[in-house]
Amino acid sequence: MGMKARFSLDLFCRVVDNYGDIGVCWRLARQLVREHQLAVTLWVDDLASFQRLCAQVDPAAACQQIEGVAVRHWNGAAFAAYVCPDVVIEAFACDLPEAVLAAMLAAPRPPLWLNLEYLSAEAWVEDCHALPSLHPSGKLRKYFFFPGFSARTGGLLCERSLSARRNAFQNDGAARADFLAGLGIRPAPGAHLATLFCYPSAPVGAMLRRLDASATPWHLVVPEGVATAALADFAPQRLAISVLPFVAQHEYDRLLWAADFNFVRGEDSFVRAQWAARPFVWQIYPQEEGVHLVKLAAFLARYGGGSDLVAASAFWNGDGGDADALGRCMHAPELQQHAKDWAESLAKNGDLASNLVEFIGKMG
Ligand code: TRH
Repeated sequence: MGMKARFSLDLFCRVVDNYGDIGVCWRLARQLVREHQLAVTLWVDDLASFQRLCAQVDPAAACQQIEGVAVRHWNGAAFAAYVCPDVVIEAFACDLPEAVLAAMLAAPRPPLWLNLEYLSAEAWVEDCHALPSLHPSGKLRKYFFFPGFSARTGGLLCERSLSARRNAFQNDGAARADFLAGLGIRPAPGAHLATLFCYPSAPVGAMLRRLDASATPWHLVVPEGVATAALADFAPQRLAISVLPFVAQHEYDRLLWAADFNFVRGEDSFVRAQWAARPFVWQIYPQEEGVHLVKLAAFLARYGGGSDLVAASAFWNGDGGDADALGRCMHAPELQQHAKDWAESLAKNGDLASNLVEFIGKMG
């Protein structure tokens, strides 16, 4: 970096399943280094999953430096001589290693301890954001930091230059065509582009049939390993389909920017689709007893977009709704404008990394 770090921060990430946990943590870690000059160590328990989002990761290295972030493999031995940083962030209640907690308790000046929560659009998030909870020892507090969709939450991850880079890309047809061609995607003239990132339960077959029958020609881009069975069962007449290897996070962004419509899932791709300022349908990570459907409804209530989007989202998430509504959403010009307006209004809440650094500054 060449510049003295403002303070040191360790971010702990356990990969539960999929890519969202490491996806969010990697994005946050890079941004804290690049935009806020912090000395960041990212502890990850699953370097192989991490490597899919970032090809530079060496899955066998205990310690490596990537884009200014010290990436360390989370294993017991590494914590024997743990030196406390100024700030510890536990991502998604991942449970800090015992030895780390012991070092924090023994430190003369314990680090500021935060839990980064999962994203939800529910109203209660505003009341819980930034609240502390006392550790049973009575010596440490842990603060809950909630991402969210309003100014009373921590906001969303968004790099400082994102909207300028996105606008430049979206206004430059040649850059878009070059980028797509680099991935082997050459949409036919006039074809609309969609990306598909979903869980295996999504009703992909019904969506493929609608796109295939659409008067507008469509080109669908699917990351390898997603919707494999549905694609194998489908013989398209008009619809073009490109299956791609998983691309790096920054390329995935551009893919979302390049598309007319995106299917996204989980947390990080869901947020990136919003910053893409293009219409999307979200498949939320399924939870026990339909808890996720409450979160889906809370998001749609904030987002708006109309009754077709509600029905399409219900359909895509296996909760009724209908496939025709999904087909209409994919062809609705008003949703294109809506997506732009939404991205612009979200940007007013500030970004999560800046909000986090501001909070740390206030507490420290
Ligand atoms: O992989 P996910 O389903 O992750 C989920 C959610 O985060 C969920 O909330 C969490 O509880 C669960 O994991 C354990 O979807 P998500 O959140 O979109 O993360 C995918 C990441 O992969 C995101 O950072 C974008 C990135 N990605 C690429 O970098 N390249 C690609 O080609 C694709 C398709 C995704």
